[in-house]
Amino acid sequence: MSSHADPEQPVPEEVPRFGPPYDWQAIDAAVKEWGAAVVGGLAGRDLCARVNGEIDRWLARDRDSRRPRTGTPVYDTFLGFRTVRLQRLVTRIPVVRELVTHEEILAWAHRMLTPVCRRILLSTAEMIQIGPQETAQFVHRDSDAWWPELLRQEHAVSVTAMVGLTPFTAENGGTRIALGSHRWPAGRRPKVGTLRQAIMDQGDVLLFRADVFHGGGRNGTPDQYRRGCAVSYCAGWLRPQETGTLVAPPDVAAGLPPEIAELLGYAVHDSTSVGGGIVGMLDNGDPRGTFPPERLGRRR
Ligand SMILES: O=C(O)CCC(=O)C(=O)O
Ligand SMILES: [Fe+2]
Repeated sequence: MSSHADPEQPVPEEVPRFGPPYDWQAIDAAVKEWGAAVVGGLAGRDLCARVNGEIDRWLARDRDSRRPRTGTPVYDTFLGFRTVRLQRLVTRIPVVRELVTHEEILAWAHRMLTPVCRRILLSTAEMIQIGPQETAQFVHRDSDAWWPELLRQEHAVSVTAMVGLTPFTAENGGTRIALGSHRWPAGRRPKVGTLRQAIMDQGDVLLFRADVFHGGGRNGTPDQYRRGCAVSYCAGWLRPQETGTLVAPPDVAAGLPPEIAELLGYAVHDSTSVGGGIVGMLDNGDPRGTFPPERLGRRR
């Protein structure tokens, strides 16, 4: 633990911010120290506009796939009643694959996670659109989705790239972060007034560790929608938040680019080289054994 674990240590006034040309060493160091950083222009407006176009078309057609329906009231509240969330993006919104395999985002996720694994998985790719008059989401650690406190250690087991598909402002619900909170002792909670908001333009990306306290902000506007795409990765031995092998069942996955299929779970996690074992198998072998041979090579 560095000196910043000291509760009295002042946190930066803003989420650390970087612009092009990207100094990835400095960005990695900021995420290590503070748990989060904004990388201006990383996804770019062009790609975000294309993602928005496909999402708009989907939402216009589909009125059912977007509301919280976990069956657990506290979790539905967490997901938000004025917030539209859309999952299964890799198959529903194909252009999102360009975010999921974005060279610099994916390389960052690898650098963050490979100290604790040999392969990474997509944990979820989710569109989160915070609507007018939504209340602030309660501040949480994404890693608590698996089991509170169990997964906190020096290296994160999951990280997220929150892509700004619209601007993120103080008024429309920009993500709030408790900088440095991934290094806090168990039981410490953020104090009122200490959260810092990620202010972003369309195309900027907020990178953060799953073990830093954060939450969607309050949208106090009468008419603005704050739309982001949360692309989360996790260690390849950890159960992803979204079930990738159902997002793309074998007959669909067989036609996907191999890198995407692997990120969805169609590859074993082999830690035998470090004295571990193998998980993610089928019939004690490669899960791609489920791919129908006639579909192999037909890319969608
Ligand atoms: O929408 C946001 O800004 C954050 C959402 C979030 O943290 C979550 O749903 O886990
Ligand atoms: Fe979260």
